[in-house]
Amino acid sequence: MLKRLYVFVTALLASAVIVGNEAMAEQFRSTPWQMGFQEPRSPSAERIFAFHDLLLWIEGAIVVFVLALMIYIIIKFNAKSNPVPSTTTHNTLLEVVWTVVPILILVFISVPSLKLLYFTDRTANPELTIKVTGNQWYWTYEYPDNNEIEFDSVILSDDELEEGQPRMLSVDNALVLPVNTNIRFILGTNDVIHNFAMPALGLKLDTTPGRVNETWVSINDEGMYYGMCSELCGVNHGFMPISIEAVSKEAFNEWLVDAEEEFGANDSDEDETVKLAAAVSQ
Ligand SMILES: [Cu+2]
Repeated sequence: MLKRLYVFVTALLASAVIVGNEAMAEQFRSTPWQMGFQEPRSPSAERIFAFHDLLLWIEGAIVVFVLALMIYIIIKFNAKSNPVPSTTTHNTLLEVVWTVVPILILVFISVPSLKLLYFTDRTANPELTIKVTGNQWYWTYEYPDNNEIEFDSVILSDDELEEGQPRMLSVDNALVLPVNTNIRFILGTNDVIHNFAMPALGLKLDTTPGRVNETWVSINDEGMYYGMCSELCGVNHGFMPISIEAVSKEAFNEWLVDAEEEFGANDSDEDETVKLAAAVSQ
């Protein structure tokens, strides 16, 4: 009996692995009961998460220090153990110390903080430019340097989901990007403030009406990345997820050929439209 169960479970696991390998790429998203961040998958994310860990150590040390001081005071200076309180109100040295030490801590933090801010701000050598536009309530992606590819990315309803696609995170057209490439993002919006956020890549930037924001990413690993709009943008705010499919450079170039056909600007079509419009107006 036990042996049969073992064979069954092994077969089940093996089939799951095979299906997993064939049917879908690795998925990068938050998981139930996850503690902490997702694994960082871009140079920016690696640095952001490392900086977060450094801050956590500094904060932890401050919390422990203040807590220890308070416990000491409670024990040493309560009414029972210290019936006659001191009437001291000022101590110049102490006041200078508790002003200067926090300033020094902030100055110490500001150095890696500013370095990180400039690192994530923009890339000097973009190899690919992507224009992201937020809409109520979906995303539009454009590849301005690749025959002006442009398509909308809309959430899949529950009955449209294929096996393995996470609910509420999957879209009809994912943003396809090559790995290990410096990709410049230009972010804008057609209506209200949205936020383009992809946790595993350390991306999170508002799309603001009337202005253009810029950031960049280089993706370390191939796979499907899942994020979502992270700015309250209206009634369907929770239904505009972001899917990025990161593929090898070769696969990306292959995809570009098809995508330029399907989503690219078609000059001959435009000419037809212009001619037609001219004919109609006559
Ligand atoms: Cu939004």
